[in-house]
Amino acid sequence: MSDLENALIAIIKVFHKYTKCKRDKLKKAQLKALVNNELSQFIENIKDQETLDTLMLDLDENGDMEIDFQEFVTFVAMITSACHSFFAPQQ
Ligand SMILES: [Ca+2]
Repeated sequence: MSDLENALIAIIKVFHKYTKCKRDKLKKAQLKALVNNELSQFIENIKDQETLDTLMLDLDENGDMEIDFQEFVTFVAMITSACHSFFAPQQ
């Protein structure tokens, strides 16, 4: 598989690692664990409840207090976009 295909599979696997495939959605505590364990080099660790509440509110588009895969992928896209200029080859 290509690098991109492997990256897509990795995104799916990481999501299911934290949902544990039970309901296929992240609850707040699972979102915090995912961010702090899997994104610690890219974004600051979530240390306080207010930061976690704000992130949850921002990502939870349908307001069900959980993060489904579509909402998670939007989050991944936002981070990827924010990191693009940092990792892009210099012109
Ligand atoms: Ca949701």
